[in-house]
Amino acid sequence: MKTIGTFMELGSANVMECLAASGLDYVILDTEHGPFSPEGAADLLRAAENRGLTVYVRIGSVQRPDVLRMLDVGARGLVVPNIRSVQQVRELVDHAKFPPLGRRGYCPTRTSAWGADGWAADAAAYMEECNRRVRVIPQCETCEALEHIEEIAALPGVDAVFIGPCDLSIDMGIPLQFENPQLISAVRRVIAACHANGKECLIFAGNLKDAAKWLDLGADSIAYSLDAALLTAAFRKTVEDFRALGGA
Ligand code: 3PY
Ligand code: MG
Repeated sequence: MKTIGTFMELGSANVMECLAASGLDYVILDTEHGPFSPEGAADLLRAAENRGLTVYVRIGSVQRPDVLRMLDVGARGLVVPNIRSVQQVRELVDHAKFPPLGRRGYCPTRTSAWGADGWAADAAAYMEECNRRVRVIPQCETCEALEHIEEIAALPGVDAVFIGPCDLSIDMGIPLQFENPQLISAVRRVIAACHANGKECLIFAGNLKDAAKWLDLGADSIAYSLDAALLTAAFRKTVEDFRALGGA
């Protein structure tokens, strides 16, 4: 089934509950562009978990502390921007997955109910479960990542790839030209690399027209706009409709 998510920039537990009530498949908490600490993220994760909503976190870098902190507070996956080499993705997997895929640090944290859920009793089962539950999702949004996308998508421990068409088009010198044949062929290439390896390809869309185009090309999931942008657009439309009533 094709899935739909959105980015969270507003960072409120109430907003997280609204997003859960909307029926979205997932939310990506954006710590690349949004001002969220791990403590704040933990509270937002609680709100989402309460209503059965999956949360991925977009982290700022592949550095070990950035990777571990968001996994340890309970992120179900990491979306990682600005990838420029296969080596960076190897490093990411190394920090995010337990052996045999990587060398993630082992500690009772919020993810394992601070050890209450059998964390120490069966370490092998716990690590296997974490490796399966936590999705590692590098972004393809630079020319370097595109150049090596077949190798990146094939890496064990990479669960999916997320195309950032905004940054990718800017890096390709065709800023935000989402109809440009060069961008379309880049998107096709990433989707093909993912599917050749049995992995999902996610992509950002700012509107329904782009979402339909990416789905037609074979994308598996659309990260649709941002909470803040959709809220603003909904109220702007309401205000316009109100003014059109002629009363003001
Ligand atoms: C991009 O389009 O560059 C993204 O990262 C989507 O948020
Ligand atoms: Mg981007």
